[in-house]
Amino acid sequence: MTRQRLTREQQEFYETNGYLIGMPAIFDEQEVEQLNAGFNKTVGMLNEGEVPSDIMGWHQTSRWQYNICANPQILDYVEGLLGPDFYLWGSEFITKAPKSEKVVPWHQDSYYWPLTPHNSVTVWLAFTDVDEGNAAMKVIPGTHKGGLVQHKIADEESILSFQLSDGTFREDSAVTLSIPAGGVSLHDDAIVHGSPANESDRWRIGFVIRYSSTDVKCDLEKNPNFKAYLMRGEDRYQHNPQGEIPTVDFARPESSKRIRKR
Ligand SMILES: O=C(O)CCC(=O)C(=O)O
Repeated sequence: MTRQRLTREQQEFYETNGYLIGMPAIFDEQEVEQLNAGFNKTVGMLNEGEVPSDIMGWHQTSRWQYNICANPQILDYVEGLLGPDFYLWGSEFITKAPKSEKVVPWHQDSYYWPLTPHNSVTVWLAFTDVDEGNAAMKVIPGTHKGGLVQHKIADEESILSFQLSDGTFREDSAVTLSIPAGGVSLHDDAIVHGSPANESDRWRIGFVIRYSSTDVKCDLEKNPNFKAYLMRGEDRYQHNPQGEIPTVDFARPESSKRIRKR
């Protein structure tokens, strides 16, 4: 595709609502096949007892994943929201097999992250078509402006550790982020979002990438493995340790179990 910048209208929509969809797919059908071949190869590297949603932060060891995170079109979109100076720091697969009962409970990302100030964008890259039928992510527009809300320990079927209590937001205004395979959505770190169980007979595979502007500092006592990879511009703050770009296409960190703090 020809590279595109976000329009002023798209930037304003994001600012008001805390998310953005509707951009043309970044990867075409053949590229999506290659993405899924890479995903399958990565899943083949999981240890016994690990599941695809344990693939977190492997952009630090896998050049294949790092290159996806550094895709120029993805970075153009992020630049349109965070400005010229920003870094990559997180990635994970959030997958749901057909008929999976796993849910991502309603939550705010920044409740989890020891990052200050709150100035981060998540790119949700669809490896499969995702829609209402196969548990696409939902957001509550505008909730990124309401500040952080207290979370409670999550229910057993949850992929995450914490969730919002009922009554802290209006679920009836939720918007489903349908995305074609190879496309992305963008969301703010404070927006309320989540996704239901996958009742369909289709896989639902998302690769989630986190970026922050260079003024954002991580509390390393809370996240000692945090590494910043400058993606655009310059890092005048030097707040965070810099990561080394991986050289091997498919390699994994020693341990990778998603920790559910209970
Ligand atoms: O994939 C999902 O359902 C949720 C993703 C999510 O929570 C996130 O990207 O922050």
